[in-house]
Amino acid sequence: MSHQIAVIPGDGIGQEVTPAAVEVLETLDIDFEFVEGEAGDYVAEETGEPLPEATADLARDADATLFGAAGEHAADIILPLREIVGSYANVRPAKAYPGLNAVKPETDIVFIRENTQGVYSKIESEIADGVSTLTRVITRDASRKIAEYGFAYAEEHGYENVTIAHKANVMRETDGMFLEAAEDVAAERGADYDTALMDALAMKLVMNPEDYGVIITPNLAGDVLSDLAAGLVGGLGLLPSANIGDDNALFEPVHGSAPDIAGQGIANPSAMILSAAMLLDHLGYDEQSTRVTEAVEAVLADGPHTPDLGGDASTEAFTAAVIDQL
Ligand code: GGG
Repeated sequence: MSHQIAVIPGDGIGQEVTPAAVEVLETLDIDFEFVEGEAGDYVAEETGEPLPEATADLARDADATLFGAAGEHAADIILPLREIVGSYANVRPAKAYPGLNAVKPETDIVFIRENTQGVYSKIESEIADGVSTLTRVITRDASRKIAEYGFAYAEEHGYENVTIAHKANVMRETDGMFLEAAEDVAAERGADYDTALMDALAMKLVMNPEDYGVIITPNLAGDVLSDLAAGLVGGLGLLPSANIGDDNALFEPVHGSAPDIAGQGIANPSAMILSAAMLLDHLGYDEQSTRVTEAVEAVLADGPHTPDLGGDASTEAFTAAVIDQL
């Protein structure tokens, strides 16, 4: 069976780590057709459009999309791409790998982030000189859907602890609804869970990450808390993600375009390659997904390491080591 994969490297180090992931996928015995599309700040400069319609069409028509990174135009690229693939769940595993001197080696958390609403509603405007507002949208349906996904994910992947993150004591209507909907889902499923105020949760994650497994969160909280968890395990170069929709999906590293190191060939491609492993799993290639994940884990354990992990290996050398492991 053949699969068409849209490949959108985007900005900065996206141009370096995305080809690395494609190279890894190409070593597997799977009939992939990769179709590359352009998007990014550089495209906006050239054409005025950060996400050309032709690229949007590629993501719409593909079986899955690999996306690299967005810079200044993140809102004009990532949000529409997530919409195009109908993604309601952003799955962000933050896991400490042996051999990396992680701040918290016991970390194994998966953030299940609501991917369509909250402060990412894009309903934002300057209503008067010096006064801007943003509408935070939460619906019961979307909250139930992310909770269903989160509890099912925990069951399927063997996570015992499920936490619902919220700030319902302040955002009573919006997070009140999010919390109520998620608790309703838990009750219907007969599932155990905890709830946590998202600000206190940030502290608890830093102090005792081992107490957490799956964390179901509203949109922005998931974005922020997963980056925080990246700090516990060795940095943003290690966190992959999947944007899951009912009929389509997009896979991207959690990191952005990293303009400080872009163009130097030293970006850590782990997050992007692990995102490709999530793509494999999503398309039903479980065995190949495990092989790719284990190959990355082996290189993270024994090197070579890129500079973010204290080594001096290039993106290319790290990728070659992963391919050797395969
Ligand atoms: N690879 C993902 C990326 O470019 N992230 C940068 C960013 O601004 N992300 C915001 C988000 O994930 O909502």
